[in-house]
Order: sequence, then C-alpha cells, then structure tokens
Amino acid sequence: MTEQSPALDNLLTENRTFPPTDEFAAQANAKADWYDKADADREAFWAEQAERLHWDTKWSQVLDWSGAPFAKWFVGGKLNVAYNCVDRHVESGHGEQVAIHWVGEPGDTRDITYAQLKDEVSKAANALASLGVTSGDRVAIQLPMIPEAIVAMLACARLGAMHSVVFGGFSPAALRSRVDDAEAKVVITSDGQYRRGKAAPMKTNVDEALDGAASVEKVIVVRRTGEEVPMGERDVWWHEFVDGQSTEHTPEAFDSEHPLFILYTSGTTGKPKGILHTSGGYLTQVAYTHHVVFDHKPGEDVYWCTADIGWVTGHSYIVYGPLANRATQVVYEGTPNTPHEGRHWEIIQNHKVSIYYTAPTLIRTFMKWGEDIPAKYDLSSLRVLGSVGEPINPEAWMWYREHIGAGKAPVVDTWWQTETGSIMISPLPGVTSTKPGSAQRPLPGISAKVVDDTATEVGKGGGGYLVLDKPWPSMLRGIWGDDERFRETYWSRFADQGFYFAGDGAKYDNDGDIWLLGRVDDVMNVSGHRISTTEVESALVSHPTVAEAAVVGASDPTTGQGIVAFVILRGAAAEGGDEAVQELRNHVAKEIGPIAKPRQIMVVPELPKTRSGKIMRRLLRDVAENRQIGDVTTLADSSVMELISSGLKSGK
Ligand code: 6R9
Repeated sequence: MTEQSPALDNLLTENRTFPPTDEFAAQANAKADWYDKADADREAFWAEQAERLHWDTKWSQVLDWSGAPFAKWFVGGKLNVAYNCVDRHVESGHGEQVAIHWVGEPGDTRDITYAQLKDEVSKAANALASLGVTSGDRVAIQLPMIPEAIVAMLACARLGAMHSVVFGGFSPAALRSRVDDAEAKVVITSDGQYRRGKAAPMKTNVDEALDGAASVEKVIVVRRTGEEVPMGERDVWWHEFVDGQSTEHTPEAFDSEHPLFILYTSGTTGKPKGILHTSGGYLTQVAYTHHVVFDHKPGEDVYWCTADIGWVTGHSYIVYGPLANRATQVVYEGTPNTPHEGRHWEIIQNHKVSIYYTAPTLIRTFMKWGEDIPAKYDLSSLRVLGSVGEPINPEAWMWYREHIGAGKAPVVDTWWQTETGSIMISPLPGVTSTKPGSAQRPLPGISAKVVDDTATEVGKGGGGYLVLDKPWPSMLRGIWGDDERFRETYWSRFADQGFYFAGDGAKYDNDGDIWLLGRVDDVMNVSGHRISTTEVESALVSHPTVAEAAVVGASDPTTGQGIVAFVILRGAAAEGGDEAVQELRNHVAKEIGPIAKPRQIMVVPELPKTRSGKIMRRLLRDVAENRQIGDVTTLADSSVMELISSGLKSGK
C-alpha cells in the first residue's frame, strides 16, 4: 500500500486551492484554532459542543470507552431529542419561524412553523402512545418525502421508541426483512408516492410485504396521492387517527445512551446491517457539524439537503442536525427533472436557498443537462455548497463551484458513513482553503488516519486504508442484534490498535490533505499496481464527450485485473463508435498513465445505481466478466441492466 502508483501521482497534481474570502472568514461559525483546542483536550471540546443541546440532567462523564468498541457518551446525562429539535425553539420565542418549506412534486406546497411542528409531533406521539408504543419499541416508516415522514420520526424520538426508516423505493421483500429483523410493532406508510410526475402505489407494496408479519400490530396510512387503497383490520388512516389527537404531550427525558434509531445499510454479505444510533452523542455531533460545516445561521439561512429521508443523510442533515439548530429548510418531494430540468434551481430561486447539500452523481447529471439550465435562474442567494455520498471528481467540483456557486461559494466535500452518524472529514468554510476533489481534513474533535496493512500511518503522498483511531460521539453503537458482526466488520482488521476500519481507501497528498479513493473493494489491482476505480472514472469524465463513467476491475488471466469502463457519452457523441472509444482509452492513459488504460470501454445508455445514487459495480462486474447478472433488487431502476445488456448485444 505504501508503494505509490502512477494513478496516485495524477491526483497529487491537483494544485488549485480556493482560500476563503475575508468577508466569509470574518463571519464564519468555525474557528481555525478549534483543531488545536480539540486536540489538546478532546473530551472538553465535545463537552462544549454538547452544551448546544438542552439536557434535563447533565452528564457526569463525557466518554466511557471501557467497554470498547461499545462507546458511551455523556454518561448519566438525560435529554429528549424531539424536545431539542422542536419545543425548545418555540419556548425561546421562535415558534413563528418556518421550520419546513415543503415543496410537493406536483407543485403543492406547505410551510410549517416550529409551533406547528410541535403540535404535529405531539399529536403523532399521542397517537403512537395510544397504540401502546413505548420506550424501546420499534416503528418502521416507509414514506415519501412528505412532512409526515419527519413528524413520524420525531414522534418516535419523543416517546423513546426507535424508528427504522425504509427508503420509499425499496421492494416489499426489502421492507419485510427490515420489519422482521427489528420486530417492528407499527408501520407508517402512505397510499402512494409521486415519482417523475406519476402517482405510484405504496400501500399495496406494504400489504404485500407485511403479509404474515407477526410483529406488526398496526399500519398507519398517510393520504398523499389519493388513490384507492384497501384498508384491512390493522390499518388506520393518519388523518383519521392522528389529526384529532391532543397537541399537548409532555416529553420524557431519556438516558443519553437511549437508542434513537436503526438504519439498515448494505454490507459485503447479502443481509443488510441494522446500524444502531443513540441519543446524546448523536445529536451533539449532528448539531455541531451542521453548524460548522454549513456555517448555518438560524433565522437567516435557508438550508436545503436534497437527500431522501430513507438514507442517513436525510436522518442527520434533514431531521436531527438542522432542526436541533433551528434551521429553516426546504424539503422537496420529487425528482430533479420533474416537470423540467431546472426544478432545483427554480426552488433555490423561489426560496432564496443559501446552503445546498447534494451528491456528486446529481452534480454530474446537472453537468450532462448543461450549464445553460442553472444559468436561467437567480442563484445568488447560495453561499455554501456541500457534497456527500461518493468521491467528487475535480471536474464536477469545479463545475459545481463555477456554475452553481458563481465561483464564490465554498464547496465542502463531506466524508462520512451511516456508521459514523455525522460528518467526519470535511473542509470548514471560512477556515479551510478548499481543494477540488479532496475532503481534506478530519473536523476538530475527530481523528482519522491513512494507514498501511500493518496499521502504520503512511506519509505524505502515500495511500492506504482510512481508519478512525479515536471514538467520536455519533459513532454507531452496534449492529442491531448482532454484536459479533459489529466487532468483525469494523474492529477486527486493526484489532490490536483498536482502530475503526471504514472500508474506504484514501491517501494523503503532498500537503497532507486526505483524498478518498472509494471503497477498498473497488480498488483494482492491475499488474500489481493499485488503481482506484474513482481515479479512472475521474479521468474519463474529464474528457469533453463523457457524461458519466463507471469502472470495474474484471479478472484478467495476465494482469490479475483488467480495467473495464462503462461510459455514457454526451449529446452528439452518444452513439460512440470505435474511434471514440479508442480516443477515450488514450485519454485515460494520458491522464493517469499507460497502466490505467482501460482494457475495454463499453458505451451504455444508463448506469445501474442504488436509490442513494451509488453505482452498483458488482452488476457491472458481472457484465464485464460475462456472468449472469446478480441480484438487482436494490437498483433505483431495475430495468437498467436489461437496457445495458441488450444495447451491448446489439453492438451499440
Ligand atoms: C453519508 C453516506 C458511506 C460510503 C463511504 C464512502 C462513500 C460518502 C463520501 C464518500 C468519498 C465523500 N462516501 N461520502 N466517499 N467522499 N465525501 O453516504 O453514507 O450511504 O453509509 O455511504 O460512501 O465510500 O464509506 P453511506
């Protein structure tokens, strides 16, 4: 791992940096001396951050790591998470501030103030309590991006019940396995959901999923699309059951380590892992990071995170972080090109959005649609731009900064995981000179290192594995019902050192900044050289004809692995042809080095992506290795693989 490949050299040549303006720096929430301050006394630093919250009982110990890898933060402290996200803002006189500007896909809108949110959450909490839902119970939520999703999550938190949110596009089988694993007592869903301008059923899928599900006592159904749905014995309508409840509900204070939610994420085996998060440490870190990474000013900023509530980004940066910080935020229900490709920019213009947080895959899609689309809108309100979910290639980063941020707004590339709960590595706007494509540095209070196989930290310019070498407040507290898998997955690789193994490859550049290189399982080994799929993808998309690219390592009898690339070409170039493919192979060779020249490039109309926008390389590897294509159930659009295969067969 310490040997430097030509591919690493290529990334090391990125030398554009963008220092903060004096004006931004002067008003920034983050301070440059926080790094040293936190290093000097980590626990004191986190104790100070925990003061952002309201505690009914103060903690007696900041961190108890004696049961590692099971952490306890703010030991002995008691708080109510929902009270912190809602009631206390009303009590401090901000009840009339809008919490949520909700925008429905068909164009309907709802503005919800903190006072109204408090009433809605209290009603839902009373409704759930009347069903016997109590502290420690599990409630599964499968809803589209409608206000009730947020209300339902907060109602669970208020009662000390754990929510398990399942993405709206997941199949009945996926929902069922999650409901069974968590033994959910109640399921909250809707009649249907809008997707690309059309109403699609939801409740009928849930019925299919829950047929014979023994743990489920009640299903609460929100009316959204208005289509006819069969209502069975255990079903109740939200509007009939919740709306009439009392708006009075007294929140109970729970232990800092009281479980808050389970969120399932895919692992290397087929069975999804139920990642467990708890209350005090989680809320502390999501609030702190939302405050410093987005430079959020309550009552002034309009914040928009485009994630779905079904993913951890929706949990931490739509629900808990922003609401704990009294944000006013946009929540949008639909897809970015419904009814037109300028929908996001129109929403930013209308609501004067000042902080926008999205994913690289969407940024590249916007690039594909063309910069003249955002150019038609007034985006001058934007002052911070965030990215999350996968490495952002420098071209997309620059496009984002130039065409969305007017060449001014700092771009923060935030690295974190479902397991970490909150942002871990990111520039700080107003403090850090940003660098296209690099997540740069662990936040104050966080410690991360790039190490080799022997757990030794690599030097500047070296690559290896990303580890987190010190506990952090929002760290996962386990995998639901499977302590052994928790130890094995994250803590066994560097057990002697007690490092958390993130599963990502990373490297330091010559300035010591961190670059994420993708999952270590996505790092290819070609003739003994380590090349990241991300680096080849980055080289491909830097070519003017390429809109999107996905790269896999296919087994190769001579070189170990051979690089196979799948590319979507732009507009006129879309048909491909031998010449275009040859040019791209040469382009990669030029950008990274001959070793990275793809063995094969296939021009395709679409790429297989999960619903959170991650490319499913596993399926592409099946195509590249001429295997039968594996399980496609977690794809956002399961027909994509047919499209790719038939296109290739017909010789396109
Ligand atoms: C928040 C989220 C986690 C994995 C993670 C890494 C990749 C996320 C990234 C990034 C490079 C970034 N990832 N952010 N890679 N740069 N800024 O996405 O959580 O869905 O659990 O995925 O996503 O590979 O290990 P999750």
